[in-house]
Amino acid sequence: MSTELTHKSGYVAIVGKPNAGKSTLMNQILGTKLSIATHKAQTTRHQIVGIHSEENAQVIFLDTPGIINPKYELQKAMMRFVEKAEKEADVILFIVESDESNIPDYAFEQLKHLRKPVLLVINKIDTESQEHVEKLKEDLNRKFKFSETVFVSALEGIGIQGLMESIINTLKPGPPFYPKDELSEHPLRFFASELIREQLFLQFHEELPYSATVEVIQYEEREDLDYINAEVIVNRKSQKGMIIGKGGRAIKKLGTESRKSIEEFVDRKVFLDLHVKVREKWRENENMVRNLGYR
Ligand SMILES: Nc1nc2c(ncn2[C@@H]2O[C@H](COP(=O)(O)OP(=O)(O)OP(=O)(O)O)[C@@H](O)[C@H]2O)c(=O)[nH]1
Ligand SMILES: [Mg+2]
Repeated sequence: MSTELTHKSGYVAIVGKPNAGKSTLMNQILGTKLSIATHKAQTTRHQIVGIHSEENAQVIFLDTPGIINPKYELQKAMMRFVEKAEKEADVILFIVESDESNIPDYAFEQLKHLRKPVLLVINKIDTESQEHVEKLKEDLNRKFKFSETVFVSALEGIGIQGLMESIINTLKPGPPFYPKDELSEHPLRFFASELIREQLFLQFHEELPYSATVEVIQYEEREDLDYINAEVIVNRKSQKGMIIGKGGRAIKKLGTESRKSIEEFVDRKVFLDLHVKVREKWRENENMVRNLGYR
């Protein structure tokens, strides 16, 4: 058989509760930090597309926000991303932490409605005994008919190759959808705003990172460097003050660390022009949520 006939391709949605390790898993598979990942829950807000290509297969991953019970407009928009990803996908990876004990029933209900192959991925096996994760596998397989169960540590890269084999086995024959050297369909400005948002999560406490968003006003690939003009948008004046900090120290650090991580991502010099703006209640306001790119 020629390789064209045996080439496989398809969309794989990565879903699960906040902090399960969805973004870390996708980054590990792609070998690059495409999706920001932090120790805080609800880091991912958009659907992040990552493309993994091999000679005979192309797998397009959809990293999604964690499944939650939505309260705000932003969270409702986040859940629509999860539903959309599940609908678009050919295969679903349902990822759980190895110490998970409380998966809400509505998550299983949602999976049942989809009638698609769902692989159970038990993550963070570096933190639990084998006995414990085997028991979790049994418990979860009683609740839903998973097509397979795979154990991984996304952080340490354990079990990733086996997972890829399972995924590719589940996919149907098909041509590649993207050029084989492409990693994502998002423009650079999107990654820039995400990397700044990651620094917000790392440098500010409590609700501040959750009530902020980042908009890249201008992204210019100049000859000598990438010029980026970006705005951090917050709900209240007091939050603006916190982001700027005493004598501008906080925003300076935010800018420097963001610039470094963008430089690492694009692998060239970056000039980052960073400002803060107040837009009252952007998070609760559905129009604003849409304007900022959430549907
Ligand atoms: N020990 C250990 N930690 C992990 C593993 N995978 C992910 N983590 C950590 O778990 C935390 C959450 O990881 P993320 O990848 O951001 O999780 P997520 O599911 O994308 O989270 P949201 O986007 O907030 O829904 C981070 O601190 C990761 O470093 C793993 O295999 N082992
Ligand atoms: Mg994530």
